[in-house]
Amino acid sequence: MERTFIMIKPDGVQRGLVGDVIKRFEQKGFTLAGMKFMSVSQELAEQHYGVHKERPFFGSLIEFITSGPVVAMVWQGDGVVASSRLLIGATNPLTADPGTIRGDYGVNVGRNLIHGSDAIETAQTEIALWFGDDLVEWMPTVTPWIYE
Ligand code: D4T
Repeated sequence: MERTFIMIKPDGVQRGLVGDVIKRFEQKGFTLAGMKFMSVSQELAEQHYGVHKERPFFGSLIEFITSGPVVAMVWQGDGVVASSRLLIGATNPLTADPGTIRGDYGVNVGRNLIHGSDAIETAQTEIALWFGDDLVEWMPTVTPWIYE
């Protein structure tokens, strides 16, 4: 089944939004396959955001992501990559729709609370980077009530 990498960034952790974010993914019907509360090393942050290396915000982004603990997660389910991006909302919280995580809780692009993989291949790369093979294989008993 499809999987995506989700990270609650340091601002989401500091603001006590971990429970709300997890609740939204659970209530949607997605299944948790991995989760860890962790500090992010400079090296991991630079690898994760390597695609933005030449962007002017790269330095402040790395400083932010390494500034406090994050919650790294893998969620799975049908269409979870694209659907998670909808739950999360636009990159800039000011223009993110109300009802999305960024739309409900954020005002600044440099404090946008949560990361979600932007494509299936990116998700695979990010899951390998953050979790390796350390994922839990399981099937919730409610699965037949979520999928026909
Ligand atoms: P992430 O990767 O964190 O899920 O965000 P998005 O996928 O929605 O957006 P992105 O890759 O374009 O940006 C990565 C990260 O950089 C921060 N950022 C972005 C920033 O601080 N200033 C900026 O001008 C932009 C465009 C926010 C998210």
